[in-house]
Amino acid sequence: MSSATGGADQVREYKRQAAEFAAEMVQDGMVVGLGTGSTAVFLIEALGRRHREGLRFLAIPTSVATEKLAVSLGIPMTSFAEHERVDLTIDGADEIERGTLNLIKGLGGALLREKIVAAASEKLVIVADDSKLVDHLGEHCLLPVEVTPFGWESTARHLGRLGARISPRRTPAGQFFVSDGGNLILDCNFGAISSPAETERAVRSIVGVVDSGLFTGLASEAVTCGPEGLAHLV
Ligand code: ABF
Repeated sequence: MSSATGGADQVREYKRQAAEFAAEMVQDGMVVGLGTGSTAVFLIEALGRRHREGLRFLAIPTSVATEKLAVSLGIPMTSFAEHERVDLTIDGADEIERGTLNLIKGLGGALLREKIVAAASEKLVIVADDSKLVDHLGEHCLLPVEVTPFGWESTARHLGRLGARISPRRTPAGQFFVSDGGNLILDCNFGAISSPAETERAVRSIVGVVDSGLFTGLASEAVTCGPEGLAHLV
């Protein structure tokens, strides 16, 4: 049974448990990448508590929203100006491919910063409720692709030639959604993605694409939680 069958409160509880388990992986002196999204909120709150209890670490946030929350909890921030590498990043995901831990991320719109932080990390641990586990990425989820505002229509046509149906993401008010980096997001329906690394390469090779929400070979561990309890996938 997947947690998709549980109520919203139950799913929130699974997210909380996964995030709090992963928060214990943070050790004294680490530089920590802080993820974005509703699961990451539980992580940041847990790390805020650990910080108040005396754990010393510095954080690099993956979004403006995460930075605001972390600062409000007193978590000390740092940046890539001071640190070349991140010891551990803990972040959410929209889909996690069983076995490979390849991911789709970015339905929340923070994919570029998330990927920069993930790529600079010794270890990327994904936290999620177990409904995010899938056999094939893209089966149930659109692939977000961040593109420059200039020429986005042309970029979208090129993406369409890779076989995707494209819709520019909009706000509830009908305006274009603008990412923290000032770019647009094209939500791409590829259907089930049989070769994520190949699709990632093809998408990123298009001029105008800033990056895609496909994260291949980056996550080393995932902590999921569902009706059967916590699972630590390595
Ligand atoms: C971010 O938050 C994203 O990359 C992903 O879109 C989302 C995960 O969602 P949630 O934790 O809210 O389910 O990490």
